[in-house]
This record gives sequence, C-alpha cells and structure tokens, in this order.
Amino acid sequence: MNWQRMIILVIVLALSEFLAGCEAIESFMTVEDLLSPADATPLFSDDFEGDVSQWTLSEGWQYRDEAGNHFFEARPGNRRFQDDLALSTPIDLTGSASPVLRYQSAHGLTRGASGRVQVSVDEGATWTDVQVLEDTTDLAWVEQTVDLSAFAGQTILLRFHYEWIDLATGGPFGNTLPSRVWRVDDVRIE
Ligand SMILES: [Ca+2]
Repeated sequence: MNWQRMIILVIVLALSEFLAGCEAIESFMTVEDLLSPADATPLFSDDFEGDVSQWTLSEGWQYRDEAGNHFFEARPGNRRFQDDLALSTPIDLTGSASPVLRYQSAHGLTRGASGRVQVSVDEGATWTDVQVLEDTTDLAWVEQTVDLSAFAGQTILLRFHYEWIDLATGGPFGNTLPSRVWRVDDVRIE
C-alpha cells in the first residue's frame, strides 16, 4: 500500500466514524425535540374550518365566513346582550404542567363592551375569568395568549363571554359597530 492509499483509507475511516456519530445523535432526538413547544401536539385545537357542533352559541354570536376563513363573531347589532360562545366538550389538561390557551382575536371592545375568556372546573356551575378584554381595539387578527397553569391537571370547560349591558355607555346604534365586536378563531390549548 502506497502512502496515497493510506491517506484515503484514513479519510474513509474518519468519515465512517463521523457518520456513525451522527446516527447516534439522531437516535437521541425525537420529533418533539426538534419542534418548538408551540408546535407540539396541542391538548385542544379548533380552527372552526370543520365540524363546529361542539360549540354552542347564544343569540349574540354568529358563525361567519369571510374570504373562506370561518370564525365566530359577537356583534351587538341593535341590542345589548351578554352571550356566550361555549365549548360543550370538556378539555383534559392533565397532559401539561403549564397549559396555555392561544387563540386569534379581532376586536373592538370599547364603550362598555367587554370580552371575557372564562374557565369552569365544576361543569359550568361557576366560571373564572382568565382574560378580560375591554377598552381595547385591534380589528386585525392578533394572537392572544392566556396562561392556564392554575388549571393544570384538571378538566375544564371553556367559553368566550361577550358583554355589552351597561346602558350608561350606550351611544347611538348603527355607527359604533367596530367599537363593540369580538371575533374569535383558531382556539388552541398547548
Ligand atoms: Ca378559521
């Protein structure tokens, strides 16, 4: 064997060692390791593009389609109301030590209107606010993040409670809609 062959042999051996090392690293990594936590399998996810029969909505809420995207919207029209968009199926949070709710919101919640995300751990007997949106306007879709770690290990019910009942902050109907609308989409709990 001449020295050129010896060098090639050494290179081949080094390369094979390197590749074996890479395989060893790969075997320790799972898909979950490679994905960020936000991309991990959610505990709950609904973009409202399929069957939405697990959601119950009181009169003030509508299921809407805008440019092919479906979402729910609370809009007062010509009356004040307090109404819920509620998930009728419980969500089991035992799979996460620090569950987080993320959803898309487009809203004008001003002039006495408010949007409350609420959780129940007693099958709907009582509800706890986990987020209150009021005196805030963002008519473009924005992701909301709500910490649900207080409910880790429990099974919850979830609802979106829209309210505009304060007569003192009435104002004229018809020309104030953007100030009192709440759109909700892409509900996800991780
Ligand atoms: Ca949608």
